[in-house]
Amino acid sequence: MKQAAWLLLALVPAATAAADAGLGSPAVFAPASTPAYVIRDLALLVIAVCAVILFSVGGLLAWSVIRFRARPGDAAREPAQIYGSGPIELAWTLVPAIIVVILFLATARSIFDLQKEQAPAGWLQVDVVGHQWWWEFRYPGAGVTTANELHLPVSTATQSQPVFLRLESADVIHSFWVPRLAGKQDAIPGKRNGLWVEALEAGTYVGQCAEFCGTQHAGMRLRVIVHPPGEFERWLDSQRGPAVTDPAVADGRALFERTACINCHRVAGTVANGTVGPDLTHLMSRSTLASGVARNDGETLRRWLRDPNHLKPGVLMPAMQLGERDLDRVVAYLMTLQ
Ligand code: HEC
Ligand SMILES: [Cu+2]
Repeated sequence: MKQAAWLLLALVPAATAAADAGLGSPAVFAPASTPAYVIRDLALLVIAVCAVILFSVGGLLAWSVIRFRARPGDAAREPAQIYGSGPIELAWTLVPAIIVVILFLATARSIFDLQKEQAPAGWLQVDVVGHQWWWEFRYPGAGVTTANELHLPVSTATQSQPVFLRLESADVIHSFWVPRLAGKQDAIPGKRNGLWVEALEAGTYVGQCAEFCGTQHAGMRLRVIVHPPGEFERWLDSQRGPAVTDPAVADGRALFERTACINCHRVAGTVANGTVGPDLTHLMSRSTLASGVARNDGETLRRWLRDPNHLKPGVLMPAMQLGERDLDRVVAYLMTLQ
């Protein structure tokens, strides 16, 4: 008994340390989207059922240990042994069977609610492509392509705006996971998976690739920006147009267009048409660089171009060996890609 009490006490600092570290309550218990609520509710039901089982079995066990403990003066003989009891056997078969059926039905209902193979009519569809080690987001209806920061409209009481995400992969298996918005879903090469979200609160949500996909798996993060009513359309409009080149950075643009960058990156309205790396047309509209590993500003961009491997070891973008002045020029150009 004493050891058990000490063990419990030892767990308290661990739990408070976790809370201090800002880990808070796990994101799956702070849903902000309809599918995430479905998952949270199912998890709570399972936890509640298991808690009842744990405490009733544990309680009975503790009670019998205390109630029937050896006492001084007890006769040194075994208590009466019972062999076979119809009612007890019926009870321990029926009760678990009922519990399993309840959990099965609740789970089946949730799966039925959550699984969609195709976008229902009227839903916004976004194509999500997992790459080693970044995310590509395409809005096929609008002709917009971006990376690592997924923008979505919020659903309100008067206007529901669910979004269907069609998941694919360009290389290996990845898994798209934004815990506050939906469950995990694999992005598999050569196969299309579906996932949907209906964000109920505007804000920024963080996510992470949830299937080990190589060196920078941990550096394959993403953000979902859920816009308040009306603002999503404005964002989509701002992403639609080609990048406008400021004449002041024309030499930077010329240099960019002469470098192998264009084989891997696309900038709408220029010769850059590559699809190996993220679309850079509106690069500076993103707050993070390289799938959330760094802030997106001029200084970081410069460091990135000089040696991407330094910021993201193992990255599939090579160091382009530009000289200091050329680096300045290309960065100045990239900084205008709003
Ligand atoms: C061989 C292909 C390749 C070449 C060449 C290449 N890149 Fe990249 N680039 C990538 C890949 C892949 C990524 C994504 C890396 C990641 O996040 O894991 C990337 C990421 C980037 C990013 C970050 C984008 C974002 O939104 O996070 C910038 C900026 C960038 N490259 C600029 C350039 C410039 C400028 C050049 C030329 C000097 C260049 N790249 C040359 C493949 C390439
Ligand atoms: Cu991955």
